[in-house]
Amino acid sequence: MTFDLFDAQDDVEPATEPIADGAVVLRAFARAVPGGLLADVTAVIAAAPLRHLVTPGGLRMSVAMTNCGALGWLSDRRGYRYDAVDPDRGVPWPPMPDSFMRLAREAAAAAGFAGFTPDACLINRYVPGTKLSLHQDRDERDHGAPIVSVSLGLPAVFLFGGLKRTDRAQRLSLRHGDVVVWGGPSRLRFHGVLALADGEHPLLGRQRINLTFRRAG
Ligand code: MD6
Ligand code: FE
Repeated sequence: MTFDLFDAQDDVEPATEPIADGAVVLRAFARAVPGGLLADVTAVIAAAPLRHLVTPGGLRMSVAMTNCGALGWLSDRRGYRYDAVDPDRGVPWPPMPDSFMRLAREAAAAAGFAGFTPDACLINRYVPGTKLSLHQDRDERDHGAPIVSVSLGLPAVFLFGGLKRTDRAQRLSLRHGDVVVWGGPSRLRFHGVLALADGEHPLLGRQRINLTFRRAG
């Protein structure tokens, strides 16, 4: 399977939309980065297959996940954490492809976070009906670095809340190639994804793939 990010929806213009202090949506940003991103996603997933992790409470997550980079995010009955080793395979996560690293660094810089060097990339796959409940990203050692989140495939409604779970959340539609960057005073905002609507994406079919880059260690 090969992909070309430039094939679809070429009507979308790059644009920067601030959504909160320290948080921005870079519309269509991933389309401007040349070379191999989707082929690299396919290769990482082939090396470290997607799987449905179990929460500490014992529920199987509907989002399928894998990782690349020095550290990978994990959930199991013991809790949430980062680990250098993929527990399903007993070996380190695949290295972060250059195309991923370049995209993450350029997006962070465009959002005002120059010098971002992620050591972890979580890959999430949603099929129609899959959702991600409101949560904070707080398992990283240092919250000084931002998070860069790349949306590919079917569009999704992203919930972007406040620092308390009960704060009112904005609803943002994220489409193929959109990148969300947040850090600074927004780093610990609650967020989630509504159940994915059915559809067929010209490049990715009936799914949404999200790449979330962090500085975890
Ligand atoms: C998703 N994203 O968009 C899930 N976390 O599929 C996240 O949980 C997320 O997009 C932190 C920062 C950006 C995100
Ligand atoms: Fe998150």
